[in-house]
Amino acid sequence: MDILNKISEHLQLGDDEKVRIFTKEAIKAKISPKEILNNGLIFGMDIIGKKYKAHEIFLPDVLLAAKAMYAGMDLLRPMFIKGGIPTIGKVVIGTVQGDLHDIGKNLVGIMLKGAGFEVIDLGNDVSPSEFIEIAKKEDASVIGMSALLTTTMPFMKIVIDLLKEERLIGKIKTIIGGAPVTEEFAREIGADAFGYDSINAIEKVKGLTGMT
Ligand code: B1M
Repeated sequence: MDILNKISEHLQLGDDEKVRIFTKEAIKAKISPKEILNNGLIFGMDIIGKKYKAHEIFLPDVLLAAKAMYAGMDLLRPMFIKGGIPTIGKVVIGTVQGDLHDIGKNLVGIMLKGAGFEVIDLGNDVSPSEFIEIAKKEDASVIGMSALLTTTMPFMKIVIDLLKEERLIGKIKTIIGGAPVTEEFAREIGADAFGYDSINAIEKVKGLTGMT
């Protein structure tokens, strides 16, 4: 079994220690961080999602897998964030109200920092007013929202409606993402951009801030 398979397998078993060991091994073998992330960690987490949906595994298994995912991500983080890069814009990000899924949002945050943006991460379960207040206070040019539940996606629209009410549309741009979120939904609610994964999100934020 190759190293990336081992990472995926042990992530699915929720064995954070083994994920840490094999991620270190993959880094040492000069496999790119992007490949370790996509073909090891995210690949394993996708299988967890499918098994959970099929009721083959249960919530505690998903929690353990998430912990193992973070064990690997922690080792990759410094490789995505290179120090000393001047910031090229300020982005406030968070997972919307009622939603505790933060792995994808954290990946987007790591990549944004790596691309040179200053990131203010509000964490998960972020209320619409908190997004607006902090973005105003920090003079951020972009608000990034993540949602993993169909039931929490409507909070993204509330944030955009509040921006409209406060006449901040255009001054503060919005990007949304997360597994159930689509380009069409983004258009429907008036978001400025949709990111289908963390790499794509960075391209879109660069576009929103005039960096491309
Ligand atoms: Co939950 N969960 N979960 N879960 N969970 C899903 C989302 C689900 C699809 C599983 C399933 O049924 N197959 C399902 C949602 C169904 C739906 O709404 N239609 C679900 C459910 C039902 C639930 C609970 C309700 C279960 C329960 O309690 N009965 C509960 C809800 C809790 C809450 O939030 N209030 C719950 C809880 C949990 C855990 C806490 C156990 C854990 C989260 C741990 C954590 O995040 N710290 C968890 C997990 C891990 C998952 C799955 C298995 C994996 C999510 C993940 O981290 N993926 C997930 C199944 C799935 O998505 N296939 C599932 C890896 C991550 C890298 O991908 O987040 O999609 P993702 O991010 C991607 C892109 O989407 C994009 O870039 C990332 C990198 O490529 N992206 C952005 C994300 N945010 C972006 C923002 C952007 C741009 C791009 O711009 C700002």
